[in-house]
Amino acid sequence: MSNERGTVFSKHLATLLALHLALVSTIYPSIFAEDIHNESNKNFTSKSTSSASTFIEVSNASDGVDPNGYIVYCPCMGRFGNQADQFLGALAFSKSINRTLVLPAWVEYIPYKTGSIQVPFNKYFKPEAILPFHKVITMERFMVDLAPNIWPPEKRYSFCYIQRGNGKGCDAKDGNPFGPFWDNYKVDFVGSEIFGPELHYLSIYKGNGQSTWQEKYPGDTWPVLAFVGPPSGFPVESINVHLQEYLVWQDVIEKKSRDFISSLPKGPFIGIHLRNGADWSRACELVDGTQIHLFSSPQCLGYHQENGKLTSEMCYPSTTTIIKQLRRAIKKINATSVFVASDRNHLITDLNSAFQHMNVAVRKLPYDSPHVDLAILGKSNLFVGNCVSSFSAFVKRSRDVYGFASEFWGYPPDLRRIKNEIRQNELDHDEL
Ligand code: GFB
Repeated sequence: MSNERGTVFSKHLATLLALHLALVSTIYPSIFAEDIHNESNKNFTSKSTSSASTFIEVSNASDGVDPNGYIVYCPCMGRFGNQADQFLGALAFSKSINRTLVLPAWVEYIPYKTGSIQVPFNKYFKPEAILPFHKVITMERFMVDLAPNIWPPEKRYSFCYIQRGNGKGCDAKDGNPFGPFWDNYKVDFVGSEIFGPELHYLSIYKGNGQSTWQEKYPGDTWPVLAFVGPPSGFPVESINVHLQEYLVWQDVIEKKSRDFISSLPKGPFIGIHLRNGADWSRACELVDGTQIHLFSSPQCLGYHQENGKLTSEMCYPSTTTIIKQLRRAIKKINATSVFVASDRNHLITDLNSAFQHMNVAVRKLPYDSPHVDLAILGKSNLFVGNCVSSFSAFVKRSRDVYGFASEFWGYPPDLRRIKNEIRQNELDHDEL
């Protein structure tokens, strides 16, 4: 039995690795921050909060340098939703050890092309909107204005918890997106600093973890801590979910989302996220009723799985489930339209034929833009998303900031249907 379990587990692990995920569904135990949000940043004021397209520098030191130092990292795991999750943790980490967070570029992958591209943080979000919470500077500005003095090439050490790659150190540039990310800023490392196992970025949530980081790596001797990956967990720790409020869309995205919404028929609209690409169907094959969590599922199941178990309908809902749930939602808010965001199949034909008799228009963006999709979903009167997807999780968090309603596909599970399925399986089994 245990061997069988082991095999199943290895199969899961191999599939996950194949899915290019370094860290999956890492749910942290009940660790609580020692009020990391109350730490004052009053010594630092915004020196320049000018236009959204310029960079931010925050320091009151005469040379504009934060004496407590900086945190730089590569958002080297997953795509946008994963990176946004981990960004929130990195922001909390920087605040807790009182270092300026250098806002990394977003790592993007172009379909059917190898490598990755780096998109400046402020192409999508306003850095100045983060300032009320913590001091930040964009990576581009940091590299031009500060790095030549405080982080010259001979002082560039990469930080990792454990040795990685084939070398003895962090091998910070080994593989994609690691290499392309640092190359984008012409950064090479002269050595590695392995901070584990004594220290972990999650130690800030325990005991005197914050001061331990500061004692081991004081700002004057270590002005820059450059992490190989995000100094945070995935999914976002529950204590950091609220930091979503500091991610504010740039005006251009905001405008596109508003323009699209104003093109919808008058009346309330429902925003839905259909995550159904090939990578997703492979990931959902892992759901066999034995998992505690997968990816962002704590957002509906609870961080301690207090709200039930993961089902495959929650991960990859059938068209029947989608139509049934949507019908209920349309009636609930008297919706006049449904906005569909998807990475592959928007199901426009199925949804149109299901709802045209209700006079409900089903629409999608006429172009592909994950960020405009997210901004529109964030503004819908009701959102129905995928509990497992971090893309949906971004939307859910941003709606929570305003108290907007959100639901998830297949959640709560239809217990009667599950019982019937189990019974049917048992009958099939008996017949065999
Ligand atoms: O955002 P993300 O980490 O969410 O990755 P998951 C999914 C990506 O697919 C997004 C695209 O960043 C978008 O590029 N995408 C997903 C969409 N939904 C939509 C949508 O509604 N509209 C548009 N335009 N694009 C994880 C990945 O995805 O899934 C992991 O991060 C892995 O790398 C795993 O592939 C299976 O958490 O859904």
